Parts: sequence; structure tokens; C-alpha cells
Amino acid sequence: MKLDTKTIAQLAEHLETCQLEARDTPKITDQHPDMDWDDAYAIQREILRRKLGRGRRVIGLKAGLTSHAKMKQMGVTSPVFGFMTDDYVVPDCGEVKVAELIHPKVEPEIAFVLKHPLRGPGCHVGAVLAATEYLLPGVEVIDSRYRDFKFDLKSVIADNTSASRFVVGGVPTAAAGIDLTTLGVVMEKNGEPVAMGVGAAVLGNPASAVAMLANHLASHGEEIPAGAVVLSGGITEAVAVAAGDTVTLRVHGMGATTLRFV
Ligand code: OOG
Ligand code: MG
Repeated sequence: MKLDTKTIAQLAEHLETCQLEARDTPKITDQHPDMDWDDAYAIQREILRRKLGRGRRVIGLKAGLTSHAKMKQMGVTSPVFGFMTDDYVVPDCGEVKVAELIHPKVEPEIAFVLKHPLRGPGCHVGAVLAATEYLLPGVEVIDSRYRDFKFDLKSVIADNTSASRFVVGGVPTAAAGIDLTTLGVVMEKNGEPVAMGVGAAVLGNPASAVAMLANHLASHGEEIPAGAVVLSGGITEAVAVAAGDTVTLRVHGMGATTLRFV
């Protein structure tokens, strides 16, 4: 750790205030170029502590920057992990108020819901599939608090990996019998297909992203709890949205989920 406790608390307060007030900020590594990975996750955990203190609950976890398309879009080279609290959930076919966000983008993802907790280290695709109760189509709404979505890995980790909203829907589908690598997805904006891909775009298999998340949590003595929604990461580049847009994600054999921006 390079930052002291006070600085970590200040940066967490700053980033969370930007989120709550929907205003952007330069990336924090500009002021703290020597902060390290532990500092970055410590700031993220401090943001979580603030939210839990106000009565929020964690209902999901996410892996991000797990596809080549996303890494290339954001200019980074390794996955990141974050959390989602109950106020991030959008009901299927529900609305997202754009005024509450800075510059939202949508990502097509496969969501996993586990029947058994997953604990690393050593978690692998087989363990993820065995622990999975069902899969769902999921759209993540990311909203980096950083100006013009410009950040480096440490800054984005501290900012809880741009998490802001998500929707899941469609048909809860057992993992058995699904080939996650060839699973096709189409994301539509206002009825037009804007992003298409297959599961293999995410680390060869979206279940790998869930395994990486479990192994990451293990380094802090934590696990993925049963019942949590786990987003495995954008399969394609993220697509910008504005008020008036309707976004639908269709996943082969798993139905569709929709959200509207107002
Ligand atoms: C970071 C979060 C990326 C994903 O699915 O790749 C992410 C960002 O691009 O702002 O959630
Ligand atoms: Mg995502």
C-alpha cells in the first residue's frame, strides 16, 4: 500500500460523491501516480463500506474488461472486479434515468446465478459450471466517473469498475447443455442491432471470468455467495446511450431483456 488510510477514505468519498451527483472527475492517478493495486481495491472497498453504512445491500458482483473488444476500447490489458448494490438493479423492461448518470454506455453480458458459493484459489471453469444454478441475459450500464471515460486500470478499479446499473431477464437457463463458447448474443438499440458476439469473446468462455472473480476474492478471504448475480463482462465494445433509447439484449435460447433510458 502506498496511500494512507485518510487518503483512501478521501478518494472513496470523492468518487462516490461524483457518482451520487452525476459529475465527472479527472482520473485519480493523475494526483496519486504511485498508488498501487491494493490501494485501488481498498478505495473500492471503502466506497462499498459507505454504501453498506447507508443500508444498501450487495446483490451482485462483476468482472469487467474480460473481452479483447473491451480491453482494446479502453486501452487496458487485464480484467477488473467490482460490486453492485440493490439500487443498481433495473427491473426487466424498466427505466434508467439518464439525469442520474454522467455518460452511460451499455454492454451485452452473460449473468450467472450460483446455487453454491464459489471460493478460490484454484477455482476453474468446471467448478463454476457445477456451482451455477442458471444463466440469464444481462445488460450492464457502465458510467465511469472519469472525464470522457479516460482512465487507467488502477483508477477504474477504485471507481468500482464504472458500475452503475444493470438489468437481467429472459429465461433462467441451466448451464448443462449450453455451449457457452458459441452462445450468440445480439444487442439492439431502438430496434437496430448495434453489437453482436459469442461467449468465447470473454476469456474463451464467460465462466472463466467468474472463476477469475472467485480467485480474486479469495485473496481478500472472500467468496462469491450463492444467489448473487455475477456479470461476466461485456462481450463486445460498450455502446453509448441517451434519453429516449431502448436497449434489448437477445441471447440464443435464453430469451431477451430490455431497458429504456428516459
Ligand atoms: C470498465 C468496466 C468494464 C466490462 O464488462 O468490460 C466492464 C469500463 O469500461 O468503464 O464492465
Ligand atoms: Mg460490464
